[in-house]
This record gives sequence, structure tokens and C-alpha cells, in this order.
Amino acid sequence: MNLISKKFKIATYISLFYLLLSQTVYAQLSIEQAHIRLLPPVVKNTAAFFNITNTSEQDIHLVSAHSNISELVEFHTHVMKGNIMSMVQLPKLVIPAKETITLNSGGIHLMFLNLHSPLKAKQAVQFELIDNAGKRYSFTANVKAENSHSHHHH
Ligand SMILES: [Cu+2]
Repeated sequence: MNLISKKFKIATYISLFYLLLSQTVYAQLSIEQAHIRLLPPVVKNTAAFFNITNTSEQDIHLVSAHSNISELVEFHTHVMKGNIMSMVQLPKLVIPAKETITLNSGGIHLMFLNLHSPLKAKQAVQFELIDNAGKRYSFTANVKAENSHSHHHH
């Protein structure tokens, strides 16, 4: 093997290595059925619900969230304290590789605290989810009144 073909072979291995590296480092999230609950204007907090899918090969650790509509955006879940259902903040939300997590009104949800102004039906709200590497994922959810015929029990 002459020197030129040897160098070419090494270059090929290096570029293959970076191609594989870039694919594993590229973390990706998508959401479906996103909506934010419309509540009476006196209520200063509300929540967003959606299905979130991690299409990448590695777990994504979401550590914070941000939106212009409220002072704070937090990951919450519901826990039973005695016989009372209450909300607690989750320090992070892990979306496992190739999996979907459902955020719904009885479980995990994205909580908007201290809304700057009352929301309106069909308003498009943008929010960002930020992972432990500082990567920001931008999404939009529409404000929607709760279905009065729903049979959810809380
Ligand atoms: Cu909450």
C-alpha cells in the first residue's frame, strides 16, 4: 500500500467517525396534540399538555423551560398526599431514546406560573424546553377551553 492510499484510508475513517458522532450527538424532540388549558382570567396559572417524542438514539434530559407568557414554566406531576391529589415540581424530565412521553391533566404537565396577561382561546403560545447540554427546543401550543363533556375525574 502506498502512502497516498494509506492517507486516503485514514481520512475516510476519520470522516466516518465524525458522521457517526454527529448523528449520535444530534438530539431531536417533536411534540403532538399540544394545547394549553384556557382558564378564567383571574387564574394566574395554567398548564400545557402534549405527547413528546425523542426520535434520537440517546435520552434527552430536559432541565428547564421558558415562555414569554409567564414568569415561570415548570415540569410538574401529580402525587397523592393522603387522599388529596397535589402537584409537585419535577427537577427534570427525561425523554428516553426513541420513546414518547404523554403529558396530560392527570399526570405530568408543563406548568405556566404567574401569567403576564390572561390567555385567549386559540392563541398560539411559544415555549422552549432546554436540555442539560443547553440545547433549546422551540414549540407552539394553542390555547384551548377544556371540553365540557370530558369525563376526567380528579
Ligand atoms: Cu402543575
